[in-house]
Amino acid sequence: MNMTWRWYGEGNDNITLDHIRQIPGVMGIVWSLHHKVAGEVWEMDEIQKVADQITSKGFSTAVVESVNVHDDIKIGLPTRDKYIDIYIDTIRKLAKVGVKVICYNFMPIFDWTRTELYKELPDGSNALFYENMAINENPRDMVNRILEGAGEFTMPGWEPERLARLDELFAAYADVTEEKLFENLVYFLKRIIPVCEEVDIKMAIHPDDPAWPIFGLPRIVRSRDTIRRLLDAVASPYNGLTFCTGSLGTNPKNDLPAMIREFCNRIHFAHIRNVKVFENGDFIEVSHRGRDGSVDVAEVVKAYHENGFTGYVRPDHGRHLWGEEKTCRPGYGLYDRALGIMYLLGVWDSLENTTGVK
Ligand code: DNO
Repeated sequence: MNMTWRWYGEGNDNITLDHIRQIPGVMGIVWSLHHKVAGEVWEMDEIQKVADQITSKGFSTAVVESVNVHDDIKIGLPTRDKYIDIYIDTIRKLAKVGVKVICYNFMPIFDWTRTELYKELPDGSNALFYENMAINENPRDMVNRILEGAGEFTMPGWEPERLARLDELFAAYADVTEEKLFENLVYFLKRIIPVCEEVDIKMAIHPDDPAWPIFGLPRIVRSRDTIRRLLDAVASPYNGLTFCTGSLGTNPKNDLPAMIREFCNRIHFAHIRNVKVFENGDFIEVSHRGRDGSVDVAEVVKAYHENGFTGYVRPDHGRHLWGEEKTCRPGYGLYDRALGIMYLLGVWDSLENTTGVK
């Protein structure tokens, strides 16, 4: 387990690299150029600057989350090749600063979706919440609610400039069925994977969050079968996964430990967190501890351990604790993610000790 922490960059995160150094076990920073919109060129000096900040504090720069994919690639427009060329240029540049894994997603229009950012939990903390009924409303209302809730923080995948064109975007996706979206993903992968093989960067697609289609938009990375199909379509190990237990865990039919055992050699990045799924399908994010939610996190860690997982891991979203909501990025506070790391490392260490397998 190579423990990492997602950091949004200097001046763009209330948490500093010096805070992160004090969390036991963190070896690498998961980073990005967060001011870039999908399809924009990443300049070498901008990349180098962030990489230098990270390495100067003794962290590795090996994981970038995300290099976002332009909608024209997902829709399959003729302009996609131009955007794929830019993506390839970014891959080549990132290789020069030691990047080994790029996390990305292929969700139309929205990245992860929630209907409330600060839903109170029984213990008085609050967390990201998803209510099915609220998704029947106009997407514009939901977007406004989320952007207002995020306050001064920009949210990756929720760029106000892009979402201002929401009607236009929905119209552009009108003919994009699941099948078409899948073909467009395979087209993209067939172009980029040879470059990834050459420069030794593994692509790690993030599953759809939540793990089902929303607002009538197709979503294609959400279950064992859809993942198997994607990995088979481009069989290179460089076409891999970010295995996110919080996203896939929104659907109780997904047997997460079994999926980890099946896909382990294609999982390059593990996002580990817990969600509590209610009977009506709504869900809320909870602490990393298995018994607090619907994801058996200890079993998840065990499945990685059994398979000799050496990839990158990060604690994923946490609750907002001790009054930190609105001072931190939604879902990305300091305290609950740090507690989450201690839980994950605690389970891992005890597995190493009891099995003798390091
Ligand atoms: C949520 C994150 C996602 C993830 C993207 C990957 O907090 O896990 O936003 O970064 O889907 O491109």
